[in-house]
Amino acid sequence: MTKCGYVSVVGRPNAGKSSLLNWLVGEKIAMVSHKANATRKRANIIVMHNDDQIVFVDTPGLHETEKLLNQFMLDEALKAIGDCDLILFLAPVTDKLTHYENFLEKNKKNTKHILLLTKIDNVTNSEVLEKMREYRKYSDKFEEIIPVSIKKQTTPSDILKEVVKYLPEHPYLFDPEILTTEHLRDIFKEFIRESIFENISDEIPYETDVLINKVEEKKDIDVVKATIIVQKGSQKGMIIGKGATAIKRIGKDARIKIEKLTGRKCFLELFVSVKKGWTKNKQGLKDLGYDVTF
Ligand SMILES: Nc1nc2c(ncn2[C@@H]2O[C@H](COP(=O)(O)OP(=O)(O)O)[C@@H](O)[C@H]2O)c(=O)[nH]1
Ligand SMILES: [Mg+2]
Repeated sequence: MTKCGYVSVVGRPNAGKSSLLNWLVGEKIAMVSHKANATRKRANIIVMHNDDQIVFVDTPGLHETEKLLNQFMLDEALKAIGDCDLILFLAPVTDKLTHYENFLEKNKKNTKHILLLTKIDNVTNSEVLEKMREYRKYSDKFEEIIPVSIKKQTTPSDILKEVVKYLPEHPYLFDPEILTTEHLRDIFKEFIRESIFENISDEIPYETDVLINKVEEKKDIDVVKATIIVQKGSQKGMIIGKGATAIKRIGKDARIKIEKLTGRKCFLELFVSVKKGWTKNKQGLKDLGYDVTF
């Protein structure tokens, strides 16, 4: 009998959740940003380890918030915590223990979890050991604590073999050939959003989203048409930039990511449209795929 189950990947914004999942699956699927709160929805990323199947769930970061879009994001993370076989809690090694303590409070069902100390390439070995000692006072709460860096050392199988130990015996939930249940157009959307986070400063990326209007597979090229949605008229100019330099850069960066994933040429055409205050009301959010149910 094979093992198979859902593993939610949670932690504060910027803990390294999406990066870890791309690294574990060996393909860039989830968007990553040095800016916090880039990931907005749950996404399944499927990794095979020998004959076992792990369905990882990438989540938005756990954070306190007033804004409606962020409340949607937090709700997504809480749903993932409440509904899985195992949790990977990611704590950057330089963090205080408060984020972990907050998570323990939110893990109402006491779902088993592995604590991953991330970004250990940023500190010395003795600092890693010191942090592991600090967490020891919670050793009755977590199954294991594993230090990781996706930049050096650690191989994915070190983590995968620990994860499968805690999964139930179960037939595969998905075709073992697929890497994600996300539709290609949703991955493209995330790549464009990532490029906006990379190229546009300040708050604008947080009030921006992307609609994929059309994906057309032609013989030698994919044609993708997408609209960048902003919430104020003034933001439109910032996205386009002087002489359209900003939008050209966003388009080029996103196109390169799309081509790398598909292995095909892509023609990406971007438009910009204003949807006044879309992050601030439920209908505006719903229209962009963030269905607020609370
Ligand atoms: N130095 C270092 N940086 C990392 C590591 N993992 C992720 N990062 C960086 O941390 C930032 C946040 O990553 P991301 O995956 O978007 O975090 P998320 O918000 O938890 O999904 C990005 O700039 C990553 O490049 C790591 O192992 N070492
Ligand atoms: Mg993320």
